[in-house]
Amino acid sequence: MKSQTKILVIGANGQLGTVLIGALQKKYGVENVVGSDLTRKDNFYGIFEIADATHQDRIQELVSKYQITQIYHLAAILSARGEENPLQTWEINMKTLFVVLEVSRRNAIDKVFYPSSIAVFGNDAPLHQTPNNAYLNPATVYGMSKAAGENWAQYYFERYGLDVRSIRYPGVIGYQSLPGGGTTDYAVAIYHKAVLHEEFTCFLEKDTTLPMIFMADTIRATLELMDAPKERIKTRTSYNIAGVSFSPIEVVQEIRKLYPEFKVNFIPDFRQDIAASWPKSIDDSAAARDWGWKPEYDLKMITQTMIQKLKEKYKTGSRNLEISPC
Ligand code: AKB
Repeated sequence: MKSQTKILVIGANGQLGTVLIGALQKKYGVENVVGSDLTRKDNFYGIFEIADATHQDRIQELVSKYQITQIYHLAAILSARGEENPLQTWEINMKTLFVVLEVSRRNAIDKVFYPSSIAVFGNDAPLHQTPNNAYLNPATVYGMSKAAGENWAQYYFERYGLDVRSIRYPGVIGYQSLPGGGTTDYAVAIYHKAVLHEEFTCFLEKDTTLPMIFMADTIRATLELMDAPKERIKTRTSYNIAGVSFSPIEVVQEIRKLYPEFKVNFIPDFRQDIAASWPKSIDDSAAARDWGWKPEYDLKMITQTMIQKLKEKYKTGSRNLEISPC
């Protein structure tokens, strides 16, 4: 009988993994959290294992070695980068999920976290206050893989009793880490450019409203979902969660309150079509009802926090924050 919670985080180097690892270490102890990814970052603090999550034997090895009881499977190729090589995106996103589900089932893992995304919604879902059970016809391979993954999560729960829990994340905004390959990435990059007094070129149209969420809310949502009593989790595909909805021009206006000279160009590229297929706002009443979800950060709070924290970061010389174009 396993009593101590031991967590494996797959995709520890990513935008969310980088921050979630710290929160999990704080909650469960550094010695009870194992980070894993394809490479090890120099500044990683804690237990780390290099692992390719498409290899079931390797994930099994880690689960046995550390007597893992919970898995957070964060590794995935996101919406924009995923379109560069659709078949490879499908292969990686689905293969890693199957590895996690199978290893979890075979090892009687207590709980699995599987992030989904607003990318599961396509043109046939209502654009405003998109409900949890809206029709799913995603426009990207990433969205297709997440929609399929949600159904697999539900299947493993119903067929094998595996306690898989999932959230459909909006675009995540945080100062601690950088996203890579997403359509919502502009909403992080824009703050870096403002603080560096550089001009920003936005790859979306100025009035493209999308659902977003601040990192602190994202981490809290994830931990609250994972802490909720099992009987409260009524949705076994994935839960909508809302943070705040805004367009690029609204962020610019908020930033200009602090940096009036901030210059922005709008040169939409292929990501505009992806964004146009996504909801503008999200109905998260199921998450609110089942496990008490409530966001805290609005655009003003996000902007003030991002700017203050990034100023501190750049002052202490962290100029190695590479903002990837896609
Ligand atoms: C992306 O833009 O692909 C992600 C997401 C919304 O899932 N940030």
